[in-house]
Amino acid sequence: MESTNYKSRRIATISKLKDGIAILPAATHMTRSNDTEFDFRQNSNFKYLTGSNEPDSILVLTPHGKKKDHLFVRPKDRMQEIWAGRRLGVEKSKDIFEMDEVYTLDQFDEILPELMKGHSEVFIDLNNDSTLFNKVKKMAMGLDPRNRLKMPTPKAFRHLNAIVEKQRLIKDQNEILLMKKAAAATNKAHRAAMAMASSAHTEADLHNVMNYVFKKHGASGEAYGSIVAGGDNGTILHYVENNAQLIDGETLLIDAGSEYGTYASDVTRTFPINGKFSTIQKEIYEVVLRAMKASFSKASPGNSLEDVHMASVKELSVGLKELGILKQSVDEIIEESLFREFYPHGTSHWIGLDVHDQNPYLDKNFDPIKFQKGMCFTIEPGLYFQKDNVNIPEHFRGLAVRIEDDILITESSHDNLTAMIPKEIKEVEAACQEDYKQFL
Ligand SMILES: [Mn+2]
Repeated sequence: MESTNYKSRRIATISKLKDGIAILPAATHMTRSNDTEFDFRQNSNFKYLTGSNEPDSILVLTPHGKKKDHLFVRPKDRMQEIWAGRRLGVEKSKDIFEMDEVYTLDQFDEILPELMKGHSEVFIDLNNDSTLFNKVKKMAMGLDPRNRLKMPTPKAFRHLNAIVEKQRLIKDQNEILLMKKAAAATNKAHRAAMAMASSAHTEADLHNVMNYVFKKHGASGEAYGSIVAGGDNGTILHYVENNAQLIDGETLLIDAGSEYGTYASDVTRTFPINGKFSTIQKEIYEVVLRAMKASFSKASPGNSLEDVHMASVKELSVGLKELGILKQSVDEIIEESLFREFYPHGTSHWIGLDVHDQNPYLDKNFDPIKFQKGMCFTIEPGLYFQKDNVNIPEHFRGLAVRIEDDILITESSHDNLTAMIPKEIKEVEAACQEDYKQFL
């Protein structure tokens, strides 16, 4: 396996900039409270184009310059490094990241105006980092207010993200390898939770064990705020408390995935806390599993996320009628969106550096993007029956099932990156009987 060629990614970005200069800052440490900080997480686009994990750097790409990629980094500083951690500095950064030029951050104000000359636009993140944006805007506008320079200077600002996010849609071999490693750690963690549920006391017990298992297998932690939801907490789509008592006879819905090398996995499993599905839990589970398999059958080149979604919608609608929850015809359930009461979310999202990877969903004609080899997304159908819904039979109330896997489109079909995590009823029940100590 060759190592990732970040330089060629930057060259690909530069080829899309035409007359624009691109400015992309790294993430910075975020204050949690007073003088404590959240864990550092690199900006995904910055990571994608540089491979660097250092905070506060700035990448500049200049298609019209002799030197095309430039990186501004924190200077070497002995005291700062003793207190807050090592820095690469200019020399090492130039070497490691294969930049045409590397400067220290304090040179930014002086050098950026020079780099802007000859470029008529600035590509930057227009949503975020307004401090940098405002600074860059001032620099650009102050550069040549009377049009005396005999060359273009930036007069327009465009959204850089749209370019990089399109690049990120197709994953290369190195990215796929990292996503497989994320999936492997996630597999162990879900198995640990299944094995431990009957002897654990609270959702938090399992949440903590999963985070431990993620890290044990090389992941940096969870890729997003895990949902560990017992019983009707599973009907809260973004349940975050994760601290309720586990109750014998209820199911547990766990939506949790590890982040490995800045790449996400995103997996949901629903299983019985005592290790054995009840009849009604099984009936709902089987409908959701059937929907998932129908969606799998659409996961191949030429189809789209819309096809994947409609396959799940159809099976869930058939299931809602079979279960006696909706009385209308399946066509009516779909056309009138009656399923939405029990399936209020979409079936898929792109996944990669971000769990909801920032990739386009529609093409130039506003049609859904057609699958190509290397695209990655989730499939996550579910059914949710609110506890206070008096319009449905009582034995459904408070039940929730979601099942979610991560899919990679291949030459002619797909790979399910998280297929090894139990989801058939028999496999899930068997996994619940395992000894959890093997995962610790
Ligand atoms: Mn998801």
